[in-house]
Amino acid sequence: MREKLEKIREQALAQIAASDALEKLNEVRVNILGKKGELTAVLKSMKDVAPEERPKIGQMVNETREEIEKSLEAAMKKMERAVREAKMKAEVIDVTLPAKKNIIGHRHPCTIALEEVERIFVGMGYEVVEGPEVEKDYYNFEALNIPADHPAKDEQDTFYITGDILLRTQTSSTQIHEMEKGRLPIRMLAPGRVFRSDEVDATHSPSFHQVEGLVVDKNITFSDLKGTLAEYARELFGEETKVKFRPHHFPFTEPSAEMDVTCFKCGGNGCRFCKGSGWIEILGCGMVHPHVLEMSGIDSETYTGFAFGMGLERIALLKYEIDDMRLLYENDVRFLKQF
Ligand code: 2NM
Repeated sequence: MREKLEKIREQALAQIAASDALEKLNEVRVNILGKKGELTAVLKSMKDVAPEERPKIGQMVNETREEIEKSLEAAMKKMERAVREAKMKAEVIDVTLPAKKNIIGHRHPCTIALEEVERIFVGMGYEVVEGPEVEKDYYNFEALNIPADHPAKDEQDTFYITGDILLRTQTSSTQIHEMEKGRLPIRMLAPGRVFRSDEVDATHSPSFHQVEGLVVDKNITFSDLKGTLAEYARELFGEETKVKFRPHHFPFTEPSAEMDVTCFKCGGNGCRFCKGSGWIEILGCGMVHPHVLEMSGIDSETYTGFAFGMGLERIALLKYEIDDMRLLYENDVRFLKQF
């Protein structure tokens, strides 16, 4: 028995020393210490040992088992460490290599322009309100003083969903909703997408964006309109910018005007950019028609208001000196990332 145990011990230690992989160590463990292993067999044959010898042999078996287990454990640790070290060496990262270029998104020039316009008006106490793109005929035309037989309805021919539901031609419909709520005073900006049955060219598209503004309060006059829009122009195009109002006609405002700004390229002397005139048209505006206020439930004897509207694409084209509106819709990153 003693010799047998000694032989198992020597063999095991030799096999462990010769193992060059974790699987081989495991094989040794199974073959010797496993259920059907050699040492386990010795333990099972204890019943054949003389009773007085049993404690002595039992102790020897345990000692052998412990020694083999320790040796296995040590060999395993050593091997794991070697594997980890080899892996670390193979996976060395050269931090001096140039980084991969990370291509990130970019705001659209119209978004940049809108955020600039919003920043200016929010700074003057305006609230930004968005409304639905699909509207009832009433909110798009009727409530804005454009009855069914009005010639302006032809000019703003749009896309109809049904006889009286359509895609809005202006964001003023959002302002009618706001006036109907009856919470006064109002100082609001209504940006958003609008639709018109137009052919595509360098300055037109059947779908574009507008920013409209509305102020309704007691004692609002044309001076408030002029002061507000002049300040807006100075913030958007520069401190030296001057403004000029030309009489115009809109069904929903009276009086109405179009506002021009001095050309920010030539300062008003006349250049190619402003086609020699020194002025650039940027928006339409006017005092809200009393009938428009009354239709939305506002007493036009107590309250007055002014409103204005501009094309967002036009602002972006001017600000970034882009000469064709179609470039804004093509989504070519080489174009978009310039702004
Ligand atoms: C413009 C020009 C002038 C306008 C009018 C209204 C409302 F709802 F108060 F009647 N909102 N926006 C308005 C006035 C829009 O766009 C060129």
